[in-house]
Amino acid sequence: MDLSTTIAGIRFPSCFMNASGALCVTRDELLALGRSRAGAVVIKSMTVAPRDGNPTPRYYGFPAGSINSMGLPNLGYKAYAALIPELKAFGKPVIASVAGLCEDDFPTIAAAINAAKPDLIEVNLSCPNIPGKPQIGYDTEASERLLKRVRKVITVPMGVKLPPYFDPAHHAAMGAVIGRCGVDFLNLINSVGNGLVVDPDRETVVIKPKGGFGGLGGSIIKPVALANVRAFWKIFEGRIPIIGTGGVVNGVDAFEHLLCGASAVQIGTVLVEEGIDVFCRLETELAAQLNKKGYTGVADCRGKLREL
Ligand code: RRO
Repeated sequence: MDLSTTIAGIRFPSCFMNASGALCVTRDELLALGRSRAGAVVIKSMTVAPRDGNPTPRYYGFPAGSINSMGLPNLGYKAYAALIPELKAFGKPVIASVAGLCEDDFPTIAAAINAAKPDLIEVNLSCPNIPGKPQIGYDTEASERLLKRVRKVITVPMGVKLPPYFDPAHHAAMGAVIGRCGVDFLNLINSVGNGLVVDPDRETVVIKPKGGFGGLGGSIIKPVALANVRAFWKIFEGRIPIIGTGGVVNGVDAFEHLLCGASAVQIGTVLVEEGIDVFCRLETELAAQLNKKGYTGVADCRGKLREL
């Protein structure tokens, strides 16, 4: 079964990879991803300066998903730029994820990390967890301004990691922005921002930052992720490749993302909960599902979802 895929002209040996943030902050974690079955090494979203992130506890897993308010803990772009040659030596694509604490940070980081030649760059417009900083992806004008600035300095394929949208008007508005900014791929979706998980026994929130509010991931967000993959697949009629992220915990979940139009899938919560061997399980499960359905590979079933 052919589980390889191609995004913006870059070949991935497997369609499964980590979502930025999941086990990809430190050098050791990134090297472990390099050695694993993951189809790419996706680096944690980076800021100008290294950051410790928000106070702990800042991640909580529960049966149906997770909530996090990590607050962009990362080594800073200079450390990741220096690591990229070592990561590329594993022979699979390296995706750098650019974030920032203000608009001007993005082009600064994008230019420097682009010079280190990752295979692709993802621009994160959707971190929900910096106290006092709204998600850029919910502001179409700020998103367009920022994407036009980073596009000028990025020479490798450039993608955008978007927050979930919940109304077709918002899909259309962001679709129009994406169409004007030279975006090569989309990553849909980031966590569902500012959820609240309650522990009824302790009568408390479960994470410390922001009074317990945080980004939701895992099974509970799958229908939201699938809807966003499908909506943008339709808007661009399949012309902009999509990485589907959100709610993939087994091979059938991945199959659903592919049917909706994803070319690859990323995993966050299940990677954190199960560890790096999860890639092997997911490959086996997706191969079985594709085989059962008579598909020859990932490319074959992309976008094939039927409407009633
Ligand atoms: O670090 C985080 O708190 C974080 C980021 Br940058 C993001 O994009 N998505 C998320 O769920 N957490």
